[in-house]
Amino acid sequence: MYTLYARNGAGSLAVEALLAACGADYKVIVLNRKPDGSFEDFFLAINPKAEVPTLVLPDGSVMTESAAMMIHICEQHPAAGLAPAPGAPGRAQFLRWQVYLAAALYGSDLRLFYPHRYTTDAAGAEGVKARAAETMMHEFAIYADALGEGPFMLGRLSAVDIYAAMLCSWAPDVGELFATYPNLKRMYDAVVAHEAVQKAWVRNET
Ligand SMILES: N[C@@H](CCC(=O)N[C@@H](CS)C(=O)NCC(=O)O)C(=O)O
Repeated sequence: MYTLYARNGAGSLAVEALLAACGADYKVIVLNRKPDGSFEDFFLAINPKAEVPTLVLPDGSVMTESAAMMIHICEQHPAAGLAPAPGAPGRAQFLRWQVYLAAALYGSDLRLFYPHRYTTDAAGAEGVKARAAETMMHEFAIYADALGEGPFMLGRLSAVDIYAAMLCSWAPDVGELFATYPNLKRMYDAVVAHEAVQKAWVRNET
């Protein structure tokens, strides 16, 4: 069984939705912060960066990094068809967008939500945030351009779309994002229409 350490609405959402869509055997442990904002000590022993998602694999080993987890989960559950297999057509684009979402868009989100972590100058946090919002819109523009009519980046639902839908939901103004890029809205709606994905989405709203 997989054990996913999570916080509702955080980056664990995409991994949880993918585990559900793959029909994997998993449990979710929702972490709460202590009053000082830190996580329980037991979690630091599992992931010294104290970040979610953190995934404990069925063999007991620990994985961090959402993009890597999602690639691995797809490989372990090929019958779910949520990624082109290694060597298959579409695999290169699958890897490209999986890493793009993690490195570019997720990175911009972290700067937007935790700007103070990206400057030693307390007065500079607002600037970090403003630039992150601009960068994010540019990154969404690139993604939307590649998506074309969509709704799915690789022509059928894959982990990439699940990851992208989560990142869309974190945009500072989701309404404006979807008005600017209706194809992102089509993609989002198609992802959350998937029954198992929807279940994970709803659980994260509790
Ligand atoms: N590169 C990591 C980033 C994970 C990350 O930064 N997660 C955030 C939540 S979305 C987190 O746990 N931050 C620590 C905190 O909230 O204190 C990944 O892709 O999994």
